[in-house]
Amino acid sequence: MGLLPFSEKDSPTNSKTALGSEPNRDIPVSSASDSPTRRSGRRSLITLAILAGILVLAALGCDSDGHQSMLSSTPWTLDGANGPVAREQLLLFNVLLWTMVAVFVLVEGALLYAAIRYRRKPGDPLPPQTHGHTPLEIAWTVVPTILILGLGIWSVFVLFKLEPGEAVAQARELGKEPLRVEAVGHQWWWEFRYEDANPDVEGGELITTANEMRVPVGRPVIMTLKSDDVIHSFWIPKLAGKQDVVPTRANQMWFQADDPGMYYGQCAEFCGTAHAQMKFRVHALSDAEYQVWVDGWGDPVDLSQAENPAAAQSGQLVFLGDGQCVTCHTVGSADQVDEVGEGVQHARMQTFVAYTEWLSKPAEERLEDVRTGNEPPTAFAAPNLTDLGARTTIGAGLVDLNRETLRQWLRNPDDIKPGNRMSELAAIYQTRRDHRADLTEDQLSDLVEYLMAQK
Ligand code: HEC
Ligand SMILES: [Cu+2]
Repeated sequence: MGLLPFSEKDSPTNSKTALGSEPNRDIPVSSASDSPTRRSGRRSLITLAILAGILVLAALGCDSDGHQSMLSSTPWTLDGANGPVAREQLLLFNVLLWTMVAVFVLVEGALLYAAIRYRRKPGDPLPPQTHGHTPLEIAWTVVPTILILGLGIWSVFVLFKLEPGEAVAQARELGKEPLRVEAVGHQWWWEFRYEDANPDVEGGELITTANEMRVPVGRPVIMTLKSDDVIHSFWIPKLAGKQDVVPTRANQMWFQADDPGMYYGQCAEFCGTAHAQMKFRVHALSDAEYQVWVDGWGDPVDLSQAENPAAAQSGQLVFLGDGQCVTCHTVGSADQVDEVGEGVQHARMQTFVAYTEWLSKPAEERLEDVRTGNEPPTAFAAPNLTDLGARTTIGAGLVDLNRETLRQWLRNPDDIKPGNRMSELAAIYQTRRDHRADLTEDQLSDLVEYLMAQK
């Protein structure tokens, strides 16, 4: 007794507000069925049940088998990860998680056990007071220190392995060069640039495509991440953790797919209206298949060999003429980059910025600009459509690509992807009240044939 500073006896506020005062006040004397305690007990049971229900519902929403999850179906294995980067990250995640779960269960368990087993009952005398317990205090200082230092140092080592230098080292060990791809985030789609799509051969080939990137299996891929507008985040859950895509910066990361197949990607940073619909796909191909794609990319398409040659040929005219598609989209070649590393898409983005500024001018001034032919040009960053026919999706990974969905997209992109920049900015969607394309159904069919032939 009297060892703790606030023992009952020494407490300066004894018998008024201190811990031990009026110990029996809240303890009910009678246990009649409607006592306040019973009622509040029932209420907290209901609250608990509701909370448990919410937890169960939330847990049902998690699908560890899902293609947008980095977790495995069995919590402690690494099946959810493909390639060295994802495996390294998932292993670290698993060990951190389960260590923390163990610590939580032990500490909270001990706390609950002590609180329940040794709780004060009415009429109990004050228990013996102790001060300090050296072995215990050493234990609960040393154990967490070892845990935190161990996990912390390991995390730092994993971080080093995520550096692109490690990708170069691992590729060279296999007698290869890593593949380097630049991803540019745009509101709300992804541009992929391969400055050198054939890294083992001299004199690289430039490929620019959108929303679907193709990579060879078993080869490290170093990504350089850029943005022309706002912050995006590049994430392929099964292949590597997230990395921010920040305007004016060039962040780097790498991944490697060990198994051929399709991997889902997603922008993981809120970046505006259609943020949740800014998906992409990674096709991991065998070396031979990848080579076929690279070699064939951008080869002139012979429209007389298309499934419907006449329609495809008129479609090309709509693309270049009435549709004004060519002001924003490139077909048949890569989007070039100048010496300072700023390319066609960047130039188009600058146009967009200038145009947005122009829109903020008073209406009379804009009218005057239009009258005198001084309105700014209206070409904006847009997906390269050179290999569209070989892709599997449109709308940045949103819907499967087929003649039906493509026609729907061209008739009114908003039907598929509300808020997209194509219907917001392309002239053909600005003239009708219902925001549909100012093109005939035949023109739309022709466009579909022309675009499906691009592969
Ligand atoms: C003002 C610029 C602009 C014009 C003009 C324009 N587009 Fe687009 N287009 C875009 C943008 C931006 C996107 C990306 C939209 C998104 O996914 O958010 C896009 C997306 C597309 C896509 C889907 C590509 C993919 O990989 O998801 C197709 C196909 C397409 N446009 C075809 C056309 C055709 C055909 C025309 C002419 C009738 C046209 N576009 C006119 C800007 C434009
Ligand atoms: Cu984004």
